[in-house]
Amino acid sequence: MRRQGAPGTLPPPPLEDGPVALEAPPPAAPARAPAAGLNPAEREAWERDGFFLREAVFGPQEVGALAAAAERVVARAAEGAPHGEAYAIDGNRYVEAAGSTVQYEHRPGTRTLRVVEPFHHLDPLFSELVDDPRIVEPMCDLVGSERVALFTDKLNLKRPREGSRFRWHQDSPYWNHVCGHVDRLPNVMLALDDASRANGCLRVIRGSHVDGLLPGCEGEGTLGPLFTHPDHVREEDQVPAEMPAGSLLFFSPHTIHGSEPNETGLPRRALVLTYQPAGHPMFKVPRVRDAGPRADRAR
Ligand SMILES: O=C(O)CCC(=O)C(=O)O
Repeated sequence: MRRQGAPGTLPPPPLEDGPVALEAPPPAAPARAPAAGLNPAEREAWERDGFFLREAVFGPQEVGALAAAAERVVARAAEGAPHGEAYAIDGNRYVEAAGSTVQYEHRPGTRTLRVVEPFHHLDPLFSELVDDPRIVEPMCDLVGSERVALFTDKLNLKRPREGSRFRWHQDSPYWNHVCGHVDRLPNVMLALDDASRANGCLRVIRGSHVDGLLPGCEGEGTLGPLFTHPDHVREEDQVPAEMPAGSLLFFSPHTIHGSEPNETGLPRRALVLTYQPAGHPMFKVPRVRDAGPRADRAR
């Protein structure tokens, strides 16, 4: 076997009075292998729910280093922004700078960044992260391929009290027009800060991946079609992905997800990496970025 199985993450308990948080693995579970493909419980959760969590895969020192690298990326993107091409879509401000699309927060006049995509080329630590077996091994299983490549990577910043809401959406409508294998683009979110409901953790709708691409909000501006039509969002099935820093949430490109504003004085920063079968170019960059220790890649 190419990879060893690892102990499982339990599916969340049934809904009672509203959304429930994702469950941590039971304390009695044996220690997780540092890098492993999917175990049977994770496979089952993936197929049934469209997501699963691995808690605290990266340790505090690693997370500290990644968070510092994220701030270096922000500084580089912000430095490049005045020289980049600026534009607005539906009132949202963007700039193409430092080889990335930089999106600003919604508050008029703010200079606070919301998303940087892609970002891994802006710091060597993130280029290494793309090849980290703790991400690549499960991704090989989710993509269904011995070798994978990076499709896209986003640094999502929810700054204290300013980090704004993400409306319910699937990622697949963003990618469908440029990619012929949209069903094979799993995401992983790596939490750089403890994520809670209060600071705007990601929320995922359990089972929403099963019907593939869903209708969007046609007639609501340019971006409307990218947001899932409310008739197809079962909000009662939402699961707030509360997770400690260093955790990994794997979720399908068809899983409906979103998040609420950050109401706290604490940051909620996260990285989202999306993989695909090896040999295909990235989403925003005309370059192949194969991933993993055996990858024959150009950095
Ligand atoms: O970071 C968040 O809260 C939302 C992220 C998201 O929806 C995305 O990256 O597609």
